[in-house]
Amino acid sequence: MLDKTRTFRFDATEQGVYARDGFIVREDVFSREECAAIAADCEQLIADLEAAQRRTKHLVGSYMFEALKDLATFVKWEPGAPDVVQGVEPFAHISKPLEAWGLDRRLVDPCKDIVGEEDIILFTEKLNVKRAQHGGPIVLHQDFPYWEGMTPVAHRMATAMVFLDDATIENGCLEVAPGSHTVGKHAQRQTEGFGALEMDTDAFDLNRLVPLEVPAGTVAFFGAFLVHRSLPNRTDGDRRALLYTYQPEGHPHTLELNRLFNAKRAEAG
Ligand SMILES: O=C(O)CCC(=O)C(=O)O
Repeated sequence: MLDKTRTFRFDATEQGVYARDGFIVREDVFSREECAAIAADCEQLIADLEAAQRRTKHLVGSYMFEALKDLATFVKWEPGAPDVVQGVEPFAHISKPLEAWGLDRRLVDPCKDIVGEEDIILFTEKLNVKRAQHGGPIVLHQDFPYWEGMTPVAHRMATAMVFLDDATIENGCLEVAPGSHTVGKHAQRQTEGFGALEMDTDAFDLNRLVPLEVPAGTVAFFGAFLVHRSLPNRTDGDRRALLYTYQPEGHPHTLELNRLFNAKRAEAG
């Protein structure tokens, strides 16, 4: 049971570590029982989306996207195994329980310190399921380039990544580059379209990456400039995680931004 008077804000030590490294890892934020309950909510959402009418799947950069316009969400599929779901974004509007977890103070309080505001709201939510033996990589990137064309507050975003399963090198845990958040945008791939938002792996020292091998129930908090990636899942178990991203109040959620984008495109014919 949550103590309603307790704060989950960063303490002074964490503030210092965050400024230096660009991320904070807290273990035991959620209990095993809570992780199992959240994972069940995730699996319900995935089952509902797998049962929906299939639309065309498009290879975009290193990913395969399917736009479910009627549900206002995107399902990502594994490019190397296109019948295996990779993830969903956004999802709070189609899963009440997962929306509720995103409002939990254990996630929201620390993100206030990253955003630098008392009043923060969700910007987007992503579920990554990295299925057993099939879950592929999430390529080296910073989040900022994906968001800078959508919103003027892209640089202030804070993400709380909730690990629902034990994360190991073998199952494709998150890898982060401490201190990589201090120099703005790193070199991106020289290519056309969405793939150009990914990082140029030849221009970045991959030895800077540190694997976050953490137990289920851990949360990693980071901002929009942290360099990160994850490798494929080579184990017989899933490596599932939820990423809730928060922004200052008063700015639209991706749902609204996507709606406006689609309306403009329809108007332009
Ligand atoms: O789930 C992961 O391992 C990586 C998450 C991430 O960085 C992303 O989905 O953009």
